[in-house]
Amino acid sequence: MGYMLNEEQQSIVQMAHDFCEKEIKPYAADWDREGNFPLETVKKAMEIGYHCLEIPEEYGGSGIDYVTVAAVMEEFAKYDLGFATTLMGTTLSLKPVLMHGTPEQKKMYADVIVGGGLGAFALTEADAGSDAGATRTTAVKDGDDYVINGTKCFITNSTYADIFVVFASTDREKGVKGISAFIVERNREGFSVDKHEDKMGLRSSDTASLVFENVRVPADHLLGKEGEGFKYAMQTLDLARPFVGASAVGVAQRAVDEAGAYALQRKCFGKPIAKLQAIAFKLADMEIGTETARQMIIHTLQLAEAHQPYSREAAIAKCYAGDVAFKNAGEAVQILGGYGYSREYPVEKLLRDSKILQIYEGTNEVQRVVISGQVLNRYK
Ligand code: COS
Repeated sequence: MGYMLNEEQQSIVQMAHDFCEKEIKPYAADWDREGNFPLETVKKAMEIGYHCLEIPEEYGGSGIDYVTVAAVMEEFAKYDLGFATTLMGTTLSLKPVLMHGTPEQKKMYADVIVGGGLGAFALTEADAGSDAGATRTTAVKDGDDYVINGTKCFITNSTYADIFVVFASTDREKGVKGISAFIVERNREGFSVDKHEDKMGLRSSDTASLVFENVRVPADHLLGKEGEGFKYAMQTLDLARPFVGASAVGVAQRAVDEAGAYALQRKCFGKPIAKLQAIAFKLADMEIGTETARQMIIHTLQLAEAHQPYSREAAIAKCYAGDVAFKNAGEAVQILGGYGYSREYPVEKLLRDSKILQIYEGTNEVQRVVISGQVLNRYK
């Protein structure tokens, strides 16, 4: 493993590994086939606190450092990217609260999550995906409340989340500078969950639409300041992308593991196919990509922990790791050949799952927009 972890950090990752071996490995293929959200297993993971590793101890969380959290997410994703996504969906929603919430808001949100609840980050809309600033959901001040109206789509954990961070426009004329962020509890009147997505991969995770029909939240549910929501969303995504990258490394590593083990036992032309340079070099390239992505993620998270700028690095890490995961999964299918294409073997699932890594948390095209923007800024 390419992490430099101390004994305590290693034991946290080992515990996650043991959990995955026992609770995920035997069932992941069934969850995938049936498109089932594994609620009971998610609850077991939440009892241990895998959905809120980053919550500081003062708010009842484990306060674990970012690099260890990444190593844990890599482990979960190795076994099932959908399961890792469920856990990351909650931490994604927590991040803007921990960054910009008042102590009361942090406590309120953390109480729900540490108490065993899931969270969800509601930014995307039908016409506001990559163009997140085109948000149409509105929040209108009415006395001591805000009234929220609109629909969000492709939201992870929608059906099961107890609490949401919702981005809505408080001033449509101001565009991205009119977007604000709100904490919304599930039991608010006028809130409902709509269309459930039937996805090609990531089938154990829950993705659905959210509908807000005159949903009232008290004014103290506004995060930070009115009009700052877009920046908060961007800062949240900056910090979330390395963890998505870590989960991509998990998928990429699993592809190496599956293909490597198969190449040693599968014989062709009188010898294991691992002895054929065409296969051995594929494995080498898969390993190069996986380890390079892992080191990029570690570096990005070390910058974040040190409060250094890391927006460019986060975009590079997410983009590169997502591309490597998809490429490695494809190569693993190729190495396993006909067996790789069969649902009897786990690599076709890796290929279907890994595609999302180039799409969610900002498409890899959006990452390239962020990266090229920073490159060009240097020469202005
Ligand atoms: N951190 C802090 N502020 C940021 C920021 C960041 N990473 N990125 C942008 N901003 C600020 C800008 O500085 C600008 O504010 P000022 O005018 O005060 O400087 C404001 O936000 C608008 O920035 P910009 O003009 O770059 O916004 P665009 O509308 O052009 O959008 C992209 C930029 C495409 C990068 C953005 O919409 C994006 O990331 N989209 C993808 C969204 C996404 O990842 N969705 C995934 C679903 S959520 S899981």
